Amino acid sequence: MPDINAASELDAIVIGAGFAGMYQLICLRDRLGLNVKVLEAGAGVGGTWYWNRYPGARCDSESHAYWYTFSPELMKDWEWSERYPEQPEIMRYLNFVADRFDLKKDISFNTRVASAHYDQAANRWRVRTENGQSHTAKYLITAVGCLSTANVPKIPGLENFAGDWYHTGEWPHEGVDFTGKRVGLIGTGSTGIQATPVIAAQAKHLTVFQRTANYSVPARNVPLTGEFKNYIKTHTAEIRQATHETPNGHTFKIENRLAFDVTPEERDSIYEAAWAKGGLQFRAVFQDMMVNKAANDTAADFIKRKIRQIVKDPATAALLSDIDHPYAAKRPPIDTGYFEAFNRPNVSLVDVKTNPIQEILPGGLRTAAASYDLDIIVFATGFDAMTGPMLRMDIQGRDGQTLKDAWEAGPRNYLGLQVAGFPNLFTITGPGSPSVLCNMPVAIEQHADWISDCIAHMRAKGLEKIEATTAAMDEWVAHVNDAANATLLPQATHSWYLGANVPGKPRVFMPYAGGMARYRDICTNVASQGYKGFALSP
Ligand code: N01
Repeated sequence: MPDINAASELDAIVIGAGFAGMYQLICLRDRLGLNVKVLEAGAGVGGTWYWNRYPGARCDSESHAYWYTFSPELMKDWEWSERYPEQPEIMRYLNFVADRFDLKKDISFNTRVASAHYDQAANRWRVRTENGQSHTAKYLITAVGCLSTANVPKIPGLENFAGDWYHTGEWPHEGVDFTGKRVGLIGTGSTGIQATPVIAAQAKHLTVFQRTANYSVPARNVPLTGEFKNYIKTHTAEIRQATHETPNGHTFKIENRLAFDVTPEERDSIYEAAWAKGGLQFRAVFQDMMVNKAANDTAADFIKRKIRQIVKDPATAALLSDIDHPYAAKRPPIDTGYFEAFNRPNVSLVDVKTNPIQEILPGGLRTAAASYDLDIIVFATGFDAMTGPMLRMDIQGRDGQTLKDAWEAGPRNYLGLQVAGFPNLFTITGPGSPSVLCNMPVAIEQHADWISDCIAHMRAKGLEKIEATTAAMDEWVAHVNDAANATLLPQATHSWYLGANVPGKPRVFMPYAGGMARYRDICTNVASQGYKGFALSP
């Protein structure tokens, strides 16, 4: 049996074995016949889902849209059990796919990439891993995910904490027993909002430390009926088509009506129906919700009212509903009993905006106003998103230029796919692409297909090298900024979309907000015009 860890000369190296890396391997190895190796830091496939095993971890996309759609047979042979798949079920799915396509034999697990340097003379990428492997390949494809570098805030005293602490994105595989424990949870993004009710049900006491209050809409998770499962199996093409046509890669459509086309009473009943239905499509009920602040205010006010109705303690309700940004300008969470959890006698909310956390103590933590005794601290504090996973590797392109330098003032690339000065390096769901503003598997399949078509084109034409031009990159960066500024998204000034959650990170709106369907067309047109904006050479 060949040694998967031996130094090797390959056609392509893929970094990461989550949704993206697995599908890229299928495209390049099975469709193009390339010699490919995937390097993966985890001990198994799964990427984001391999690491994010925190209590309550469940996908916010509906299961029938959150999977690969490249193979109708695969869609027919897998059956989801619930409206939203839970983390263990997604892991089962990804392992099912990996086994079906025999992917694991080409994945080197427990292998974190340390550096990737472009050798100009040889037109090869030389990749070194932390466990001492070295590989060389013509093409390097990063499939490192957008949310895979945990952000643990640097709070003084953490090293002295006598209890246990965890970041949700690096959760222990054996789980955490909260029974009888006083737990502090920091962070009220999608993760904290999912974890709160589950931890509350087990812990002796849960204190949620909230810096920025957040909207959330009920998920309304349910088991899938036999009828719906059958619908999925008999409508695979329609489901795939729907995810390709919507701006965000989900199957639900954004309504054509405007918020002020209807009376206030009609608007309220539209919101009530969307609240009762649950899920991310709450933001799809009016076409102008993400572009017109007054329209957005109607949704924001509705949700704030709901929070005040659900949460019985008026002071807690006031803190939870004191939200300072437009609805969905930060990634909108959906929940199962989040606001209701604050009605439990063992859950309390602490405002750390007015009184920031100052220090972790051996027995808990302290803000300017009070101290809290804790046995366990859970950091649901998010990620150094999008650029973090790329920049923690030492990537060097032409003339020894580092990606860190190239992105010093924020990420710059062309189509979110290539950076000028880094030939033959492709970045799946990189900044500058719809990525996190889209249902991820849809964005991933589009990128992996485009990259593999591009490599097939190069091979057919005898081309060895592709590199984004600086002019195309500059134009794309300007377009990405214009697309964001046409929406309300940049108004959430503390969002991770802007890098604002990581101290010192440049404030640049990173994902492409022009919509997935439009982006797909742009990429297709670029390819059909002979890869316009890229320099290709023999
Ligand atoms: O992280 P976040 P997340 N002191 O960055 C707070 C995806 N996801 O892990 O807003 C106190 O959104 C921070 O406060 P503020 C999804 O795309 C998907 O929740 O910076 N608080 C915020 O409240 C999501 O958007 C799913 O003021 C501090 C929280 O921590 C993305 O992952 C499920 C702090 C971080 O929120 C990230 O979500 C979950 C400090 N020093 C997540 N530092 C599914 O679809 C940070 N915070 C399943």
